Amino acid sequence: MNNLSVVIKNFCTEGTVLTALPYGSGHINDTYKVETVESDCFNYILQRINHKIFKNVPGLMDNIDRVTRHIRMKLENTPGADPNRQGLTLIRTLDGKSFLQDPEGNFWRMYIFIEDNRSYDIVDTPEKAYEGGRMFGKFQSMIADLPGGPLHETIPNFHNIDMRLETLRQTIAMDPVGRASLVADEAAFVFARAEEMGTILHLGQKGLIPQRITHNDTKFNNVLLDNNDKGLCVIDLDTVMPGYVHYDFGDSIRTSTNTGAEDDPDLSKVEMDIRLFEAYTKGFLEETRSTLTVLELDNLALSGKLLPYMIGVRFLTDYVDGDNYFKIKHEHHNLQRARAQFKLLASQERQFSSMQEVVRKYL
Ligand code: ADP
Ligand code: GN1
Ligand code: MG
Repeated sequence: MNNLSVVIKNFCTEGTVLTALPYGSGHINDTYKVETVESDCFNYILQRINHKIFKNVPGLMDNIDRVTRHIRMKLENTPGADPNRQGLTLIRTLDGKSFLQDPEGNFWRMYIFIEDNRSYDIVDTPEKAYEGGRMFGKFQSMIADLPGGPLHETIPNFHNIDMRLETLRQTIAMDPVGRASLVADEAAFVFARAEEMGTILHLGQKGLIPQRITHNDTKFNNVLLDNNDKGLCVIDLDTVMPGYVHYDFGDSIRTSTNTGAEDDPDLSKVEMDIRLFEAYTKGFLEETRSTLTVLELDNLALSGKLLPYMIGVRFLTDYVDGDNYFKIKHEHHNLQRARAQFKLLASQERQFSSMQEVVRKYL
């Protein structure tokens, strides 16, 4: 708390700080909830940004500053909207910046804490899935007209599946920690699907589907719902940058339709629930359908498979590499995560024609 309180003193907070405790279940940043004594003062979210992963933090924070201001402007012009709850609000440092760099080289940022929210790692009802779809769809349409030129690419080639596969290949070949022999089955599963999973990237590279501003990390716990489980606010804006609509739709499908956990050790629990797929798709398309091209829509169901595949590839790569990227809770956590993603994909493969029918139903 001592170091944290020094950090906190550099931000323009109101009220007396009571506690600053680790918060949330993100895999990348260090997040703390800062509570203040006074009931009429905000609480805050303080984050140490992972600068090993995000190499250009000033660029990343410039993106977030632009995006949050743009959304705030839209909310301020929407009757009945609450900009402090429906959008993220950055707290400036004493010298007016959107982030702080401390003497050790760590980067910190602060947001208003959005009270009375619910965030879900597993989605258990179509109503919640629908709300998530609506929220991420709306997020995309709200930032579509962001002025001021392209956003910084905060992680280059983030969703480039060809590059992700090449990294997996190289990591297995180098086998830095002697785990390659443990992943032969998973690697065979991955490489057997490489061609199909390149479809969306290759359409994009040929200019056949448009680049949009996308969130790129639309994991379901990156949307906050309110106490009535109605959509409240899209959070975790570190990867908002140019991308294809499929990356946002697909990552939400990965996380909102799985009947098990992202890292479920019991693979019998991991299945795609087509009712959740339908509800998410309905919500997402209500907000985006009129702006999407035929080719984008034709490949939406495929993107539902692409993201479990891609994130599974990244978990597997990190496992073979010795766990340098994702936070882990135990020795084989990344392998367990990869297996759960591939089990989800296998379940989707069995239901793929139903997924395609659902997308057609909401066109
Ligand atoms: P990570 O990139 O590590 O996932 P997030 O930005 O998603 O970091 O934050 C981690 C968790 O903190 C979220 O899942 C959410 O529960 C919580 N959180 C983040 N920002 C806010 C906020 N402004 N208000 C309330 N909770 C928040
Ligand atoms: C990370 O930051 P978080 O926990 O929301 C990761 C995503 C993965 C996800 C898997 C910047 O998301 O790409 O899909 O873990 N974020 C980054 O749970 O790599
Ligand atoms: Mg997150």
